[in-house]
Amino acid sequence: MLGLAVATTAAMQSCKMKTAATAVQGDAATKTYVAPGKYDEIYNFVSGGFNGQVSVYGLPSGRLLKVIPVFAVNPENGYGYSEETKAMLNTTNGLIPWDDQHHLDLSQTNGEQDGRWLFANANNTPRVARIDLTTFKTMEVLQIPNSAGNHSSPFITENTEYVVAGTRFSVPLGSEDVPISSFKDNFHSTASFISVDKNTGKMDIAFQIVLPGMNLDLSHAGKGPSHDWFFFSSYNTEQAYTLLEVNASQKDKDYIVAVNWKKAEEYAKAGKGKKVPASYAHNTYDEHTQSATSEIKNEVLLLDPKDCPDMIYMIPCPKSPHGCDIDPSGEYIVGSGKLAALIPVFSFSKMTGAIAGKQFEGDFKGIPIIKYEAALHGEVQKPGLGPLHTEFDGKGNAYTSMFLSSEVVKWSLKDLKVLDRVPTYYSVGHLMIPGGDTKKPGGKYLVAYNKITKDRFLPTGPELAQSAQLYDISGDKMQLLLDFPTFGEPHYAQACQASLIKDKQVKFYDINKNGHEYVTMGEKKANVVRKGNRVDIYMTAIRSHLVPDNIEGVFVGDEVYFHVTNLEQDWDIPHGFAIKNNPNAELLIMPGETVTLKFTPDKQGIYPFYCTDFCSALHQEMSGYLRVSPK
Ligand code: CUK
Ligand code: CUA
Repeated sequence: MLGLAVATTAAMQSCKMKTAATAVQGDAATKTYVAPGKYDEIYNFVSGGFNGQVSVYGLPSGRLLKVIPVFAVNPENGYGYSEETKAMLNTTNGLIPWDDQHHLDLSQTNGEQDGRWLFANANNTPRVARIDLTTFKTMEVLQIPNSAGNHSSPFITENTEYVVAGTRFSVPLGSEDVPISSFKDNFHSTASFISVDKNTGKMDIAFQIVLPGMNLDLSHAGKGPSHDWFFFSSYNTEQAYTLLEVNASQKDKDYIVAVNWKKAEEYAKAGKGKKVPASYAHNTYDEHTQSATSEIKNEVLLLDPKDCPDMIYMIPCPKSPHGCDIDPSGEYIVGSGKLAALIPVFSFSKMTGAIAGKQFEGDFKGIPIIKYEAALHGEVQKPGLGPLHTEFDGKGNAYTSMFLSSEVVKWSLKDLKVLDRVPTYYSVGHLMIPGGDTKKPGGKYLVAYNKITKDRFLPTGPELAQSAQLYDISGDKMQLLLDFPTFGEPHYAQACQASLIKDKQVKFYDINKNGHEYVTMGEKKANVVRKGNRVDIYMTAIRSHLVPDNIEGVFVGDEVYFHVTNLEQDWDIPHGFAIKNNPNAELLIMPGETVTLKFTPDKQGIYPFYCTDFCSALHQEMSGYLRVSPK
């Protein structure tokens, strides 16, 4: 750890010497300038890390367009506070209002982005979410049982057949109360294959493959010739359970885990798996009822490699691999050992040849280990220090982030020669080329998502904005164009051409198709209905009044539900709703939508409520009073 820290500091200081002034060349400004009223050419979806959300930027400007609430409550629009969305954050341990969001993957058809859905992982409570790209709304959150630290996720197969989730922190399966020192016997990681419905996108766990106790870190699906395979990087194959950094890095090599998911699918169909009890929440948002429901499921299908020959192989990979990236042709598998001084590149055809020829060097808990040289295409020598992640430009080049030496290194897939390097400010984690993990990357831009910001922006106290950097990669030499601050702590990101989704955007919801249980179809239908101590207020919002706006006959201890229907049928006219002293945040109601805010007043009094979104010249008048009387 200390060595790492020292190396980081040294790397950063050397970067600082190449001062920012020399880093940007003359025409950078014109390359990123998007004139007022003009659109960016690219949507950039960026993971929020410890803020649990996903943010959307335009490229090349770096302008923040939206924060999509996914795994954390969002008072700004009531996500997780409204009655309709609370269920999205449900788990088998109740509502969990936060998570750690690291990776994103855009849905694909034949290995190319199709602009339908964006998948997001949650690291802490293992979850995977699906976001609809016509509404930028989270539609589904699926909890992953038998797993912890869902890091190697949510990477998808070439036709979005599966979203994959791999365990970072091995845990006991079934009965959890075991001595930690029984790690080698009782702890396991799992690779979950989550099926995705072709038409609706609906997810569910198809099967889980049980692996020995170790840490699955990252993964990517094969493509083209390697379509049937999925590749994971792993570390801690020493199976240490304490002082992880020290014990887990003893071995010279960990593994790339190669899973033939087509075979796994066949085994699952052939009944080779075992159904075991495992409960998990499956939360779905229904567009018709405009409400989320949470279903608890109680069983998963487990596949044990022991019962499924030829399904999994290990490829040795030096020094705690992190990134595991597959080139656009599907032939090359890049493993990045974060403590290694080289980048091993494996060949898919050599790997299958080695399997056919049984070129093994033993086994890891019964899983055959392919000989390193037998699967190796070659090594990139002296690429820099601390290789983490690799993306591709579709022109035969790979770009690897170097955390320790704080740079992006461009190298050739064919002869593995380093072609160019540029500094990052500072200590880059993930990098991203639009479509850079698909069959058809866009070779124009690269974005580095950096871990340390230091002096790049105006200081803001001890916590600084995270920094992203945009590079032009269209020429032989990479050129830094722009720094832009980001939200939370970005890890992986995705980006696509704006034209892929821009014209599919929903502008408002058709009020006539509103199937909400408590919709109010017009001001005349506005009403207050009492049942016992439950009070349902059927309220409408349209410029510029809330109806009803004077509500009496409510008593201390009543459960009051404001069901607010936004009657507008026009783009970009949401109304808001908030009431004094309510711990349940506010609502933002899109045109044609109904959303519910619960309020349980515990004191008598007059409670003003009002629209929070400045919607018209008479916005300030859009308000009313609730009178709460003693019981
Ligand atoms: S990880 Cu963050 S730099 Cu969670 Cu994908 Cu590599
Ligand atoms: Cu509606 Cu302000």
